Amino acid sequence: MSDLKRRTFFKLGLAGAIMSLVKPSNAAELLESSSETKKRLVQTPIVISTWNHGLAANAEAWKELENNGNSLDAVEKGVMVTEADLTNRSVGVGGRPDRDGHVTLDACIMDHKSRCGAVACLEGIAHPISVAREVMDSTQHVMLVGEGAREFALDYGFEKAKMPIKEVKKDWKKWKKENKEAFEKPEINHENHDTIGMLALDANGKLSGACTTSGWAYKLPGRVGDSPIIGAGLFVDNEIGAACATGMGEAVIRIAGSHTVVELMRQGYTPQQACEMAVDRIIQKHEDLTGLQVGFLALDKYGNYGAYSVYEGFNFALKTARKEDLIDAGFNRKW
Ligand code: SD4
Repeated sequence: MSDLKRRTFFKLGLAGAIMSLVKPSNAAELLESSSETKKRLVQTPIVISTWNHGLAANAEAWKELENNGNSLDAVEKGVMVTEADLTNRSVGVGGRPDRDGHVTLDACIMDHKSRCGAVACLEGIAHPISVAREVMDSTQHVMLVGEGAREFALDYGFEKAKMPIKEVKKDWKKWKKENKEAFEKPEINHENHDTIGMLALDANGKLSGACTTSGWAYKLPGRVGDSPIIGAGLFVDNEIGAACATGMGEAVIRIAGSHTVVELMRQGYTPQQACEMAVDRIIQKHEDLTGLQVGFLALDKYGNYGAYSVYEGFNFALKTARKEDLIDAGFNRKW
């Protein structure tokens, strides 16, 4: 038996043992490893999203999902809450700027028909996720960047926003003064972890996902992370499932992270196993893991979910008809 198969075998064995101890209400979620259960819907609708701010975002998404709304509207409206949150330093209007003081936003969205839209390096627009959706709905393209994305947003009448906001500008000026070396070569840091990725499955079995960020604080001008890249920061295949990523985008892009997670689910791995294997792959591909935090979130088409990160500390928000929760993801190592 290969190492991987042995591990999977032990996990399934353990899940079986736990199953006999749990109440039936918890059973559906724990049974996710069994291929028997995979054949039926475990729970719909369901929405999951990265980090603490996912709770408020999920609550907004839920307003769509509970009224038989579609998952695409749910994820767009959900992450818009985070984009508008002025206290969030990694998403939307309250985001931190690049090295030169420009806030450049990245976002993408994808639906159950594999339609997708994205914007990168977008400046001065409050809701990049809605611009990404407009690219998807109204053009033949998938991604618009920089000035072209901004002109497109203005043409379509999207709300402008002044960025960086006052507090953020003050922080940036202080950083610039104190970090002469980093000014040449910006470093990712622990505060850089608030991107929102959201995955939703609606009552009609349709999956969608959204991802939006201001990216790596004090990044080099022009830098684009994983978040707006379909297959890296987000991927949805309604036949299988959906995944999104948070953390150091360069590492996620190197393994086409979210696509990898979905393809692993296609091979039969559970969402949890798929996230763990994608994190493993990132670890294998990087000799120096210092500060390299990446977290994956996955949802399959039956409503089973999973999450895993390189370092301790990644959490995600979950909302179903029965549950509203903030859950600590598994991790490979401590900081
Ligand atoms: C990026 N992945 O731009 C984003 C940053 C992030 O949680 O996710 N932070 O690389």
